[in-house]
Amino acid sequence: MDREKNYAMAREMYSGIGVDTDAAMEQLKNVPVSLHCWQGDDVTGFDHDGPLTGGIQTTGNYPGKARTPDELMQDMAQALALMPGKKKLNLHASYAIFGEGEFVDRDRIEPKHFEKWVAFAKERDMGIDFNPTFFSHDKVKDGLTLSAPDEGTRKFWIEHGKACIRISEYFAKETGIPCVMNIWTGDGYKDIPADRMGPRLRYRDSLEQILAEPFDRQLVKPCVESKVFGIGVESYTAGSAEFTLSFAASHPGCLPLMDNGHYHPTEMVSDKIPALLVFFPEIALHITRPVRWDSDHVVLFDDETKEMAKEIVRNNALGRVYMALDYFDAGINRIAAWTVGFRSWQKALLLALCTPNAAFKKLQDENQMTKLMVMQEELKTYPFGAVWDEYCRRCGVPVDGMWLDMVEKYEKEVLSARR
Ligand code: RNT
Ligand code: ZN
Repeated sequence: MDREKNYAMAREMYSGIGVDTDAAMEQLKNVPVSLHCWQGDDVTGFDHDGPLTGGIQTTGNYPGKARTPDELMQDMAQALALMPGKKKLNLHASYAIFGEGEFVDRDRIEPKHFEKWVAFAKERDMGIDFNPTFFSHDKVKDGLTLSAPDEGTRKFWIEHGKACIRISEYFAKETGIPCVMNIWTGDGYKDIPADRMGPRLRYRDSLEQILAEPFDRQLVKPCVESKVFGIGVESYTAGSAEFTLSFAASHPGCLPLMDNGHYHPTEMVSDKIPALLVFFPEIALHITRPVRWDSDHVVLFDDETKEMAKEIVRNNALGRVYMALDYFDAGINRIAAWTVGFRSWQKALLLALCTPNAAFKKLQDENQMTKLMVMQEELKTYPFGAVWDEYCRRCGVPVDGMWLDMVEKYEKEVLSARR
């Protein structure tokens, strides 16, 4: 197969509809996408040995999961080598790395507990995003953290949030890249509550106390992530969509974060992106694949993924939307899971960049809806695969069809030795 010829033909076809594929690839190369460390070990982390809580769940028991910081970093490095484009590292507080015999609880963690991660990121020219971990911990009281009625519990988690702001600022200073710090809690009730407002008043107050920690707004970008329900938390979620949106809207510098697994199944985050972009200078996303619920399947190159990417690209918002992947499948090879998800989102962005967006908008504004429908439909069979291959080649990573063998080899040589 002559890949160069394929690309030349594709470039010509796209250029026929006014799309510059070379410019699209150049642009995409510099857009950071955050890769979540937690796909590598089923959201276990290093600071506890209890179960995963907070209403989220990993399913499956594929062998070879990372058990130590070294293993997780080794696996992640392997996955990163198979992904085109610019990456950022996304960490959870539960991935703190303690020295021999050392331990501090989450309200006392410090930058030094993340030094190894900083070295890992710096070696690879990556910025770092951060998440306080409000789950999988014995101080989650009756399923509640920042909205708990128990003051001691709430205080502990507020201190955790403040510690994470300090660590986020340290990441930004070390890497020279702003750190997006996302606050998500699974706080809620399994059954019908008698008080829906009280937990939200406490949640708001807790968030305000966390954000009262002094920090440089250019360096740390705090976000609040909403959710509709979780497993065991089916009846009520304190951090609902209205709650987090209103909080972000009324607290300048705080961004709303939408996870596309956190809405009712017919609600589309692709439609919510432009709605928020009308009001917020910056927003954040967790990109996942919900299958009937917030199942966090691996992101694919599917319709809604493409549609979300389109909304970011055609509204010139690549610089205003912080994009992070968030899924965890424990039933398949975890390095392949990381790789497919990251590559799918890159594909979606590249496809959006290879769309004659200005021409399509013009058709819409002139009410030429027939032509718009036909053109949008016909674009679907343009030779995008050849552009994608070329992009991978230019980024120095394997094209489709060439990387899974490497993962299988790594599985045989490295992962299968972990028992
Ligand atoms: C849970 C949220 C949250 C987590 C991560 C691990 O439903 O999506 O973002 O997935 O923080
Ligand atoms: Zn999420």
